[in-house]
Amino acid sequence: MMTVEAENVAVDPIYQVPKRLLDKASAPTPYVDSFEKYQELWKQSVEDPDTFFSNLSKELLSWSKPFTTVRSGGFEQGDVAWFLEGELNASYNCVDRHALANPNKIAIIHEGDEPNSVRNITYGELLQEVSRLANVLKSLGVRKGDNIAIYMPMIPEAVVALLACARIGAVHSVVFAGFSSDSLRDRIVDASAKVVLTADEGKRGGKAIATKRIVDQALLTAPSVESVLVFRRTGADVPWTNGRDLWWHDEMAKARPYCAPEPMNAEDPLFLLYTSGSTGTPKGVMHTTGGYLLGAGATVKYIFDYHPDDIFACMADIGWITGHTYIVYGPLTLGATTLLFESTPTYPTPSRFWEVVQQHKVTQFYTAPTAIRALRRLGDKWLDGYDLSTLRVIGSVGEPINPEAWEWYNEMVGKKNCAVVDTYWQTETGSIIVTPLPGAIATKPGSATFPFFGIKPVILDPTSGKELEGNDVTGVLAVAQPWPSMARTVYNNHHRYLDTYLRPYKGYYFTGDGASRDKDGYIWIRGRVDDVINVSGHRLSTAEIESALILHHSVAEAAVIGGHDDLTGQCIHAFTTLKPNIEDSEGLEKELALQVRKVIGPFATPKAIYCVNDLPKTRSGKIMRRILRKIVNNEADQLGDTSTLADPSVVDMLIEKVKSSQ
Ligand code: 6R9
Repeated sequence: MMTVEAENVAVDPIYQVPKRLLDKASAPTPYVDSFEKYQELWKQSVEDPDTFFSNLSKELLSWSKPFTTVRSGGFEQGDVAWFLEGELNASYNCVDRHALANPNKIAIIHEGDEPNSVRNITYGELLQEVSRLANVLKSLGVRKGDNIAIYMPMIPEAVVALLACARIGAVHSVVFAGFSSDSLRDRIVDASAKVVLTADEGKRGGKAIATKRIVDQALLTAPSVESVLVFRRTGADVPWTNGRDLWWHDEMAKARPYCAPEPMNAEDPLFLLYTSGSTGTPKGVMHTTGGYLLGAGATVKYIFDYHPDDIFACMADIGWITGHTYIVYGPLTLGATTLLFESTPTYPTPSRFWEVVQQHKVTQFYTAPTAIRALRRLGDKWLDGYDLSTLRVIGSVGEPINPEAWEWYNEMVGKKNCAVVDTYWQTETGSIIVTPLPGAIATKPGSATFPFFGIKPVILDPTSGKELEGNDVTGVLAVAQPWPSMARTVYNNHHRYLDTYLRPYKGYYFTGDGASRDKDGYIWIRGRVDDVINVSGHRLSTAEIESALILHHSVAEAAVIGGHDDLTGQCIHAFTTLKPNIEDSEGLEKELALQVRKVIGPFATPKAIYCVNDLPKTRSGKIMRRILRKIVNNEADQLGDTSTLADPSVVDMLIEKVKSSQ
């Protein structure tokens, strides 16, 4: 590592832009090729956003009716709007215009679960498929503004599903296929979804997932759903409800292969995506059409330095915002070839990612720190012999990346020849907001570096809410002015939108993350400051997990906190007290873990469950999670003031309990 020691003060290593990227002979030249150019563009974008984004939106998007007002509203009322009178259709922008210009260009490379099961879909084919499905949805009575739930594996039909909704102005709500039937039901019910799009089964890492059965279970208590359209992925026998369930292929065969795209107002909703917050129920974050699409396209162009012959591979799942923006809307807006990966990083071997990069000549590769850490741990030999020389930009997203993982990614995957972009953003921001630009910004491992165009980040004192000016400051991260792709509301709950994002610090959008600006002005994201836990880049609310535990008949109280984990970043530790006459046993702890799996989904399974006699509480009965957090993270010597505890002796009991389970 290039750590420089000066007078015993460790200085973060800085990596300059790799020479090869700026070398005109070996790669397309980056759109922004110097720090000065970045600064100039960024300055324009925040000082005169109207001109900047008006120009960019005309360059990157096709409008069926031009806008006259670029921007209106603000953080005060939470009525931000962009490109007001403008009309466009997201599916036209992602499909038709490229199909017309270049029908044989590959839009989607589907890398199936089994190696060598590849399906390519051209823009011409995509247009037909999207049109047909749009017509099927119409025949099921779906109209502009209706909500549609999508619970599908990582197959091209999932992309077709999103775009077909967008084509007719229906609002999609994709639910990650790892969520349980209860979680799926809650999301369907909250959105009053009319139709569910799904598959018979999913396949991942060689294992089948009973997708349709989970949908059936969810629909027992979701009365809004009139139809379920089922794609045949594995051909497994699945239960069938006549009058409600329809086979995808039967309906598609009847549908016309063209459907005119519905002109949508720039501020019409494009989709809902449910995400976890500090309280128990997930929020339906709403994105609108014009601003979101612009953010998606602009970030793929500038942050991944996308050029026309590139092969763009985002390894996320379509069920999360990263999949929405960087598998579907961003790359397709630009007419790119996007790779859809159905499998896991280690199936059938830990070489899978590199096989994919080599085989498809991937130029941009985007994954999460958790995958990078897992592959690093499995050893370098899995990269031996793979040709990764097509890569130019390799990205990381979802959680803070530790410098060791960053260095490994840079050396072993990027061969010190690629730009490493640690991209910070959220479901609510719609697209990346803090990030290096490949040709312009020298990187520091672990820092997301500088704001993207239009983003004015500030670091606030968490207590006073005052902006911390200058460098070398730590506080909470907020954004000082609206940007096009920010979420516009929480579905059916604008109050919650205001309370969560716009009211905590008046005049700012509050991210919920802590951050520092170092002496060179680089931004370092420190992780959530609220009750959100980030496990392998999956966002979970402590309250949601606690509610799941309390549903179990043995549990009296539950307190969930995030522990440190070398692999997954954070992991879930759950403390429970039991109802009278219930005995603690290993079997019970397993049962409680299963309970969380069942209510939320497998990815929310706690790493440790401790059944204890009492929880650390204040005299007024509030659980002090801070104490639990310190005990779990081996910081029991820094508990601070425990005199406010109703019974300080619980601390020793808890320390013992945690120690004995480790
Ligand atoms: C895109 C996405 C958002 C939360 C966010 C933050 C964490 C995301 C990060 C990062 C440090 C990065 N996060 N990217 N932390 N460095 N590069 O992940 O959206 O699922 O909504 O999660 O993830 O804590 O607030 P989402």
